[in-house]
Amino acid sequence: MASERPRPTRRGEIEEILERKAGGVAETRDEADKYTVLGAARRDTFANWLTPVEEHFVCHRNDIPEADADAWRIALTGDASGTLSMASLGEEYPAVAVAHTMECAGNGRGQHRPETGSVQWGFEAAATSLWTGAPVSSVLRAHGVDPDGGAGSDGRWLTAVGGDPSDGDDVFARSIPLSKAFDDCVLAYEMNGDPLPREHGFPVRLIVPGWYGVNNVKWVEELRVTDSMVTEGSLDRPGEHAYWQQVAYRIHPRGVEPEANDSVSEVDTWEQLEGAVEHPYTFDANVKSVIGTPDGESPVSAGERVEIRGVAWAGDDRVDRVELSTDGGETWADAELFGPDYAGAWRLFRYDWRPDAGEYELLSRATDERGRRQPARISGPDAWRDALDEDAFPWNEGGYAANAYEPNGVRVEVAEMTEEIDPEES
Ligand SMILES: Nc1nc2c(c(=O)[nH]1)N[C@H]1C(S)=C(S)[C@@H](COP(=O)(O)O)O[C@H]1N2
Ligand SMILES: [Mo]
Repeated sequence: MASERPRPTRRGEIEEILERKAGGVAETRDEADKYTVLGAARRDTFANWLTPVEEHFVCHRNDIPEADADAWRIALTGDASGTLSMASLGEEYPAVAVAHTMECAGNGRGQHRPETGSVQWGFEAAATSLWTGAPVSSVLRAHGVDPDGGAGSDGRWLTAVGGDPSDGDDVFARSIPLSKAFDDCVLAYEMNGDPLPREHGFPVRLIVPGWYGVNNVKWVEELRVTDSMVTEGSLDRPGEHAYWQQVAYRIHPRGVEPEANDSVSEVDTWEQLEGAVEHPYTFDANVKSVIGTPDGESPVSAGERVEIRGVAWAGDDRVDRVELSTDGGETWADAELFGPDYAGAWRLFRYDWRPDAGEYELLSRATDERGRRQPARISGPDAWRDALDEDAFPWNEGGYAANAYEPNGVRVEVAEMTEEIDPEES
């Protein structure tokens, strides 16, 4: 189990990142003071498709490893075999770029009432980058993995292990289905065209397009292919192996300890929530949207044209529709989707608004291609799955995967027009 103590190095790490990111991110409240967590500092981060590295949130539990790219090796284990250097990753495999919306599975945890402890994210732990690296499919094939062999495509898993030294005795290991790994995952060594910054996984991290941040293992040092996801004792190394897969990052009601599974056949997080898996794993991101502008701070005056603009995403499903309300959810109208359209990355939306003076509450709600719409609010602590029938997201003990739209609304005060209108000119 992860240590309950704050790390001695945590404060210095945060200061260093804050300085490097020059105002793009700000600290988020972490009740136990355990995580290195910085989120987008301003709402207008969500008015753009590509998130500058400076505005990309950061989230990890252990120390950032001191990594030397020349000496770094990835061990291929299980049904895979061999070792991979950074030179070979860069030179012997095709370079591809994928767009990926990274969202911490705990984004929205701070909107749970009662509070759930840990990191109190609002909506600031989401970002979209272009990640360049080698396709996982090419790397695994070259190391002896036949995607169609073994126990069959949905019974096989890829476990990625991070090289971050733990202060407890757990290792950071996460498993994804081998089918997803072969489909579109990348071993990334660049972020938005530059080498990975230390805090984002230098020299190499796994990118799992459209899946919650936790699946995107930073500082990858082992890739293991087996017919089970990681369970206690399943890695050839000391320490606890299954904490991050089987205990943390599971969605469950209060007072429940989720049971470990070797395998689950449904990996869509929402399908799991609807009942396919007892205590869902946080795999692909649930449909969600955030308004970037107006940001509720910059002045807006009556009569001017205002573009309400934001982003909407749905994990590895597509966004089908975004609706906009300027009256706190009384009435809704369709926003227009525009801009880049990549699987696994968010879409931009916009809506033209010409308000009169007054106070407004702007809300956005997205629907994915499977017809699943963001619920209005997060339920109370006892509803669990029944919440879904009441337009609510189930309150859960870890505060994971919340996608309610009401908590993400923006209050905007529209001032009377102040400029004198010259009667000669009008
Ligand atoms: N090795 C390792 N990888 C990790 C983590 C970690 O603690 N260790 N944190 C995960 C979590 S919870 C998230 S949300 C994402 C955040 O990625 P970022 O810091 O690049 O935004 O990294 C994931 N990868
Ligand atoms: Mo996370």
